[in-house]
Amino acid sequence: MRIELGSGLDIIGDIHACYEEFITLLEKLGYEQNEKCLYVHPEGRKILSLGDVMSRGPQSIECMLFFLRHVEEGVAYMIDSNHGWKIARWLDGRKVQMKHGDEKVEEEFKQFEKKHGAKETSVLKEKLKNLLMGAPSHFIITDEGNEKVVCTHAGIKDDFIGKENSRIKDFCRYGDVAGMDEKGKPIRRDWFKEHRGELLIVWGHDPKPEPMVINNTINIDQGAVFGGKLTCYRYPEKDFVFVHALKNYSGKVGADNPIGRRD
Ligand SMILES: [Mn+2]
Repeated sequence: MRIELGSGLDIIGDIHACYEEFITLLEKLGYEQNEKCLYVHPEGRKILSLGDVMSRGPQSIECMLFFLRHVEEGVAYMIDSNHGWKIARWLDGRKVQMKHGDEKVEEEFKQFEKKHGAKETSVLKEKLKNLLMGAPSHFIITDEGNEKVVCTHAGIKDDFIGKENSRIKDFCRYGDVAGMDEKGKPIRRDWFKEHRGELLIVWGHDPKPEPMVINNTINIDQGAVFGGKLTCYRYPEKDFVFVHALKNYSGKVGADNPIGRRD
């Protein structure tokens, strides 16, 4: 789970199947398609996704395929996440409830199978399952061996950094959840208030209209699928690059929309 910084990292917030916006963001960051149709950076920078690349939005398979190919080639990294874990288990044939936008992934696979047949579909499902199941709960970015940044999906406790077990995996996927409210929404505790020290934690999962910087932690989920922005945090430059969503794909408006979109 350690990555040496090298020429720089482009850390990407929750894509949620917004493939067009994601490609636009990569182009804005200077990535170019090579002869193998991979998006590579002329300076050797790499892509790191904070997870939830699929579900809710229109192009889950394209987004997962992107990370399958780019992770295999060693030019991108992807972290485990709540939707990622759900889809991994579904791809593994386990019984899971496909809701909160996961049903769109199931629908995409139905269409994929109509077009490409059962065999190609099951081969792809197996590959994507392995990609998702193999994704670590967090990455530690080192610069010449010195720990600088921790990247995780929904949160992490300082004690968990550099370790991996089922409790830590769950915490990184869902954050510090203290049960559900009467509407079935998770009650989230602010784990980031407890963070101490110089290590920077970059996370997503909980959409905020703008990057939220607290206690050496940065939330970079700006709710692209809810009609917000897809965010990249560039390291070591420590700046932000945004692409506005083409639309609100989520079907959620007003009080149900986490970034307050009314249309
Ligand atoms: Mn999430």
